[in-house]
Amino acid sequence: MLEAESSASTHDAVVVGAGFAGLYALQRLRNLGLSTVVLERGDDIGGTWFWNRYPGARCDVESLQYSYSFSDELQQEWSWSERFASQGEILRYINYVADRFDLRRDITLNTSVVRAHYDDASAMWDIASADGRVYRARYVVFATGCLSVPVEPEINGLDAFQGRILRTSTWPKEGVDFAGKRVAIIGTGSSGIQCTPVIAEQADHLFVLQRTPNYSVPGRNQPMDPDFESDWKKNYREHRLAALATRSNNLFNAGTVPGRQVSFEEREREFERRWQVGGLGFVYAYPDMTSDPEVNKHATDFVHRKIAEKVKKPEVAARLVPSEYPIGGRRLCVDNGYYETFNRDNVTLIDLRTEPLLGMTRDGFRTAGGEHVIDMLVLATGFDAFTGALSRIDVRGRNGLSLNDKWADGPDTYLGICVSGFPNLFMITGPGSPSVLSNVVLAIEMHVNWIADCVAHARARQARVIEANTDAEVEWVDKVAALAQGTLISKTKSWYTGANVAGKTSKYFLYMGGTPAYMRELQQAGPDNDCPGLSIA
Ligand code: N01
Repeated sequence: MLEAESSASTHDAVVVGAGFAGLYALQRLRNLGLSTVVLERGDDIGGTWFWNRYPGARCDVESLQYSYSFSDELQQEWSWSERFASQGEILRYINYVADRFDLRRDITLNTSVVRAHYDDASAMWDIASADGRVYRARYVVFATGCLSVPVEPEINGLDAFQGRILRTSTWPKEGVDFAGKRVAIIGTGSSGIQCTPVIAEQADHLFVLQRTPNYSVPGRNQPMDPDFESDWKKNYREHRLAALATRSNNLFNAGTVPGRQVSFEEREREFERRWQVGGLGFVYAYPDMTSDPEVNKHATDFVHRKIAEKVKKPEVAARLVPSEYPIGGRRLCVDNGYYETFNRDNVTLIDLRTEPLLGMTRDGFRTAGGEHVIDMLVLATGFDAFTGALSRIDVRGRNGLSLNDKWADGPDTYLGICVSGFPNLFMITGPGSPSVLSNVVLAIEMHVNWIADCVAHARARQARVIEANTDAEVEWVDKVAALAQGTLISKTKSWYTGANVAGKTSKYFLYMGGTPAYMRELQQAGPDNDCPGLSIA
């Protein structure tokens, strides 16, 4: 038990995090009649969309799909202004949802959870914040996000740099004026690729420091077509059901005929068509895009050619072409004018593989090629994904077992939601679930609904404890690892496999069986079947 327990506020459930996941968890648990409090470290709600407010931040899932489905009234009354919503619009939407469902009264901001200890005797969790407040609750739900803890890169002399250091993951609310400034950006993942064109338009000069090139497809964002929106809204339920039937819970108009079965010319036409449509649908052209080497190579070559066409200087284009891995191994990026940015006179691409970064100096940065003076450094260097947030909280289950110890060899979970030895603890989009491989908002809803149904089931039996069985957990971990075996994702170094964080690697951060199979798993494991993988007592 925690020392300040006598002054603890007691609730049925504590939810950690007030992003998409935490808000919906509050809505569902409250509707079950549970007194619930959400603890949020930020000074406002929104999670990812609160923190990542860098210029150009935009969702790469279409806005009509990247939104809650739990309320048809909400779906009908909210209007998205663009095909792909900007960070600002998504944050407004999240705030609208919080007001509409009167969620704010149960959200406590500026509260960074540092400890969560399970008390065997009372079957309650004691949860403490950094400033010493303590909360007691039967259930703790971690809605802490898959990409919420930034990785601080190891760069020599970072402290010596006298200019301004900005991080895409914690961008200042008041914005940044780049006019007249010399700027460098480190990181060419989705975040870097999105903000590079916008910073380049404003800055005096922009250096893009690239270690590994990424594949990016054009977003072709556009204002929302009112006819498209109203048609979509007339059939929202059907669209949602159709999305659930796809692997990624997202309607990309995925091809069903294997690319291997069609001619090279036909594939070329289909790639071109999808390239013109824009967005992530490019990698869904054929079901064997990432599994058949010939089809994958064709798609990879296609994007290489596109980069070469867009970037006028062949030597710059050559540096932007990914050569270490094929398309689909890492998360595909979606851009708005990224490659074209390198045709600007005020942009310099520095390839860190041939010109290593030696470190920061007082006035800029030094590479093997020399020193460059800058006013600002932007870090778009990624996240400690999946386990980063939980590993920074002292979570202890039965008999004081530490979650970090339990996960020393990888994050064993049951369904990516529960952990044996940690009763009444739930994670939303936790490791071992499809999470970022699907439309995350809908993946969140799926988890919250399952958790709420299990809690209701336990309460109906007047049970105090819900806990994953060890056998069920072992079986799940094996299943997730087997599904990952041999996939391009598991063979490629990226944050998907933990390779971007020193000492971290795992084959089972992600369930790769696709949404329909995962939904079947949840159904079989849920209250309709008496929760066979859980002990409810
Ligand atoms: O992070 P990343 P991100 N020196 O890990 C580089 C989601 N997201 O924030 O590849 C030099 O992809 C690193 O280089 P390398 C989306 O799921 C979505 O951009 O390790 N470079 C890499 O280039 C996405 O996939 C949206 O060699 C260093 C970059 O930093 C995920 O978030 C928008 C370095 C990190 O790229 C993460 O994207 C934004 C060093 N020391 C994000 N350390 C949308 O919805 C790291 N790097 C559109």
